[in-house]
Amino acid sequence: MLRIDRHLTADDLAKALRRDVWDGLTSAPKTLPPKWFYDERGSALFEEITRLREYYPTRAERAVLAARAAEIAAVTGADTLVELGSGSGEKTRLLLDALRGAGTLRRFVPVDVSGDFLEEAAAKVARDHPDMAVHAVVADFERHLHLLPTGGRRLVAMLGSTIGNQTPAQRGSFLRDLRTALGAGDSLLLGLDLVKDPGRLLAAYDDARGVTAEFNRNVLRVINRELGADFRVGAYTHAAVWNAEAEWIEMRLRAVEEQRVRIAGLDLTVGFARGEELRTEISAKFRPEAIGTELAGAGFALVRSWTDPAGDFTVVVAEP
Ligand code: AVJ
Repeated sequence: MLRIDRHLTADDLAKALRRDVWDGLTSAPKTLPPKWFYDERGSALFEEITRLREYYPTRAERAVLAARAAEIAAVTGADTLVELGSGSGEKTRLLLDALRGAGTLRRFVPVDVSGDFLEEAAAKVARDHPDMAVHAVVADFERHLHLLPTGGRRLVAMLGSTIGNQTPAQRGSFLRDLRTALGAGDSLLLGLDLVKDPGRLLAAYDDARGVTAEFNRNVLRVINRELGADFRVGAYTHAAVWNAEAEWIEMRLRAVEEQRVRIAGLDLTVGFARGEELRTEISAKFRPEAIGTELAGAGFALVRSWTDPAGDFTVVVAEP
């Protein structure tokens, strides 16, 4: 059984890209939100990142879920899995299998901004689980949480440390919005990357083969294609920086020489000084002892948490 709700059209996305690029490239320092990395090529590059020797988060989270999915099913008693930013099929399958094993699973709700990608993934899950309802939702989970399907006991999962792309203030308002959208019987599952040796963090975001660098530069390709811009993609080098105060990794693109960029679709020309940096992503890292407090500030109670043996990554269940 497959149903798709569309709360975002291709036109909405095009407008959001225009606004983000205008705002980000006319501000100082220049920034772009990370959500625009993920066209087909960017998504494939991210998949490649998850298999890199240096990029531990995916493997660490998968190990925790493989070991603990049955406990997650038991403590939540969920009949609906809502996945925000429907990601890798593999982690989804671990959770669905555990909920089916517990005998509670009835419905899967993948949520993503990209309709094409979502439709394909949802159809595949529906084929593999003929007895489960698949209710896909094309939406921006930073704006459309009130539109999530209701009913039953919902487990809302945001895996892969995706929430780390937001600043603490953005996380606070996101979590409060989510708290408002949930009720008794619902629960939240978060995967969070932990603070660790900066050397390992930097390697994870600046791999030897340069896959992350290509992923980073891909945002310029997206803007060239979608907004008729003329970024010389090869004129920007990748940089990963550990911000020790904020405890997040920043990814930046640095202009190797002075650049003048025409963005025809916005009727905008922007200049880059030699060495000027454009921030394309933050990836916040968490401290185990602070997670409960942050969740409590948004109205959630921490129920359980599990960490991989190396202490690199944690998965937590919280309740409204
Ligand atoms: C998908 C946002 C969790 O921050 O680690 C990987 C994206 N950026 N390498 C992360 C990413 C560079 C990833 N998230």
